[in-house]
Amino acid sequence: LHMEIGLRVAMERNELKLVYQPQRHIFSGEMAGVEALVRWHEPRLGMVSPGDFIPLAEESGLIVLIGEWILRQACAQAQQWLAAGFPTRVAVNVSPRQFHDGDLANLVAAVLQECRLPAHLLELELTESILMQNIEQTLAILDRLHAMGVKIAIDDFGTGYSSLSYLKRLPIDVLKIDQSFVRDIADDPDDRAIVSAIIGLAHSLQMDVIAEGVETEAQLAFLRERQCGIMQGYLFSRPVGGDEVLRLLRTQC
Ligand code: G
Ligand code: G
Ligand code: MN
Ligand code: NA
Repeated sequence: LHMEIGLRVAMERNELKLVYQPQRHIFSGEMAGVEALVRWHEPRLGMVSPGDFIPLAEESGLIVLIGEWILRQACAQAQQWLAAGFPTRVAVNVSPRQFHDGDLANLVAAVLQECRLPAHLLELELTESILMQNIEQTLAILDRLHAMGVKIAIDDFGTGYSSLSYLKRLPIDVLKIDQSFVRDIADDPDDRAIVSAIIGLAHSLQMDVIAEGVETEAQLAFLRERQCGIMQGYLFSRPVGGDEVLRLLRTQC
């Protein structure tokens, strides 16, 4: 309960901030986009992990408000990169309640307009469990977002229960391979088979595929061999501030 109250004031006191983890095209080496990740710097507790406070915010419903702040902040930042001459796609994580209880499509439309951000520079990361809940409503929301031009990614792909028929029915642009499968691809035959299968699935459904949690050259070599398009992980970059992203964009050209 203490943390829940703390979270409410955290927003007012500007204790939340976003960091951005760059994603890289494996073949060209260019930055493909970034994933926005929220951080909470609590004055007494120090850094509180989103792994701890997001589930709490989700339970209390506060996630709808926090999620709105995160979306607005990420889009405003992407507009700054764009204005600096670097159109860079920002991926925002969406939680189940934000998707099913909030009015996500209208919120996204309003925020894009407010920030004057072209829709294709926003990607929403949804988990399989979000997609499998209330499929008709999910389809309606995704169709609206997709019609606007917003990109849709499935986060932690392979860890949930999405059915392949839904994957075909829903307007999905990107599969993000969960880092638990990527971790041991250098030597675990099962993980190599799973990752290869996900890459193949994405290719045949004309989706982009992003490998998460890439930390070593050996993992990268395998992904390159299997034609995985994009990687994200400490090997390329940790999550960094918005200004640091701009610096990286400047040095790559
Ligand atoms: O950044 P980190 O690895 O500490 O994130 C831990 C967990 O918190 C991950 O599951 C991540 O998806 C989630 N998370 C981080 N930032 C956000 C956010 O802005 N919104 C939501 N809904 N989840 C987030
Ligand atoms: O659930 P989601 O995929 O949104 O969570 C992403 C989380 O993974 C972030 O909290 C981020 O800090 C973390 N992360 C990003 N790259 C790496 C990596 O290379 N290794 C590990 N162990 N974690 C990573
Ligand atoms: Mn994510
Ligand atoms: Na993930």
